[in-house]
Amino acid sequence: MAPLVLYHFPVSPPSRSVLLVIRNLELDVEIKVLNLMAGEHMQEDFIKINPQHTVPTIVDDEYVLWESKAIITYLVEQYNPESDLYPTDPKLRGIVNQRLYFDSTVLYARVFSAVVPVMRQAATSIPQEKKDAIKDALRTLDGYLDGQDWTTGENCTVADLCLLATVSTIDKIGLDLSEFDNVSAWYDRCSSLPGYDENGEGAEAFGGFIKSKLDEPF
Ligand SMILES: N[C@@H](CCC(=O)N[C@@H](CS)C(=O)NCC(=O)O)C(=O)O
Repeated sequence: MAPLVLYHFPVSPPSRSVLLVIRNLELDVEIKVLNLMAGEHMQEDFIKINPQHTVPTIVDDEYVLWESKAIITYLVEQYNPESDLYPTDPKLRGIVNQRLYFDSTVLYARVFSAVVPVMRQAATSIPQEKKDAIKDALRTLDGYLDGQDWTTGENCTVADLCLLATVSTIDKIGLDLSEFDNVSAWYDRCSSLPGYDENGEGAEAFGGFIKSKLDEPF
């Protein structure tokens, strides 16, 4: 059987979240880096695989999937369905799914909205309301972590891994996390997870790029 293939761009938070899950499941993977800055995701061969031309994309034998959260839940269900990373209890799973949607539609969405003008439209500052919106989402995340080590309870789940990819990005673009006590403690706790350093390198590259474009620190 062909190995699992991940089309990946290390600076991309959704792409890093999938790699974190792969590392935590200890799966063999062939990583194919597509440099989005150089337009490699628009090559004909990749568009044949994913007409939406986004990373992350996986090819598992002949099965193709994109959208990070869809990939992540597929990988656990396919390779380790009993793993605490995606609990089978419907109520616990519901909470994990809620946190995954929170990442996609609130926290990551707000980061994306803040940095896209810097990446694509040569903006040199991030408007205060966009910074405040990210902080507001971090406050919500801080609340999820009240009285528990992980965002969904006593075990690390795929929600933590997705949120780690986003929070490390926020950290590396220069937002001070220290006012969010629970988030800061959780972020430290995450440093023991497989793939933490690899994720951090991608976040650092992304953060460095954004910081280099800003007139003043975040
Ligand atoms: N919601 C998607 C977002 C994927 C996405 O937009 N990835 C970006 C990189 S962060 C990308 O591949 N952009 C290239 C393009 O849209 O052409 C996910 O979570 O996988």
